[in-house]
Amino acid sequence: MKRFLSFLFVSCLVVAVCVGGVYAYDEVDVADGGSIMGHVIWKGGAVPKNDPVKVQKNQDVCGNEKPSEALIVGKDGGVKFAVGYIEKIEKGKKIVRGKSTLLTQKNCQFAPHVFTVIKGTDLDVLNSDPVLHNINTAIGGLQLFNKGQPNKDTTVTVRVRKLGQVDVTCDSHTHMKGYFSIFDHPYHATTDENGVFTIDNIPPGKYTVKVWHESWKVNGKDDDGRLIYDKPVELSQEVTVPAKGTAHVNFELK
Ligand SMILES: [Cu+2]
Repeated sequence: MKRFLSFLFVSCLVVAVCVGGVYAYDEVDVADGGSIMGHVIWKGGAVPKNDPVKVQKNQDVCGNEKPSEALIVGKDGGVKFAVGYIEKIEKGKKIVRGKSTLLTQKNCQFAPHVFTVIKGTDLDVLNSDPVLHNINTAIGGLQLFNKGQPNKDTTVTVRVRKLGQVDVTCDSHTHMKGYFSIFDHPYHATTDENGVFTIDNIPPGKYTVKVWHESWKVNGKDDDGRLIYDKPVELSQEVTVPAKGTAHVNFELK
């Protein structure tokens, strides 16, 4: 029994280290902090046009279809709604606590379509529509939380307690889709309409910068009529952040 218990203890330790990683983020005063300016650029030739997504319910409020948000390429090829982040940064600027992130359900779409949050902070989900929405969230198919929102202009607040890449759906409307990434540090951002993300006040040094994009390739539909996309695109680069300077880094989607 004793041997079994010690085996159990060691197993749990191994699992904790492998799954959780050995690092934890340390909040410090950053001296001579530098920045990363990332540019996510479409390099896949003619930009594929995704069909609008059909609305299957509440068309009087939502309309009959919504433009696809899966691949938004601006002028000069910048890709909106990609997430840029530093991987496994061990220490850096302090996390701003007590500040929540707003996710709206407006005109039957999640807005913003893609965003980032910090573990332990709050997400305020607002329904601005006169129809029932719900926010159903999952990391790798495992449900994170699921909240119904029957009433217009009401907000549900949820504390984000896990790390990972989250899929957001509404059970009521199969066309609604959103994403957010949860980090345990403050070094992440979503690209704007020019495909640019900026991360600042980073301790000078070498880092791995990653970019996540949801993917634009539709592989079919599930039984409820929801579009099934290819697996997300993930890109990675080594970057050296100079003291008080900016490291520029380009990521190409194709
Ligand atoms: Cu909905």
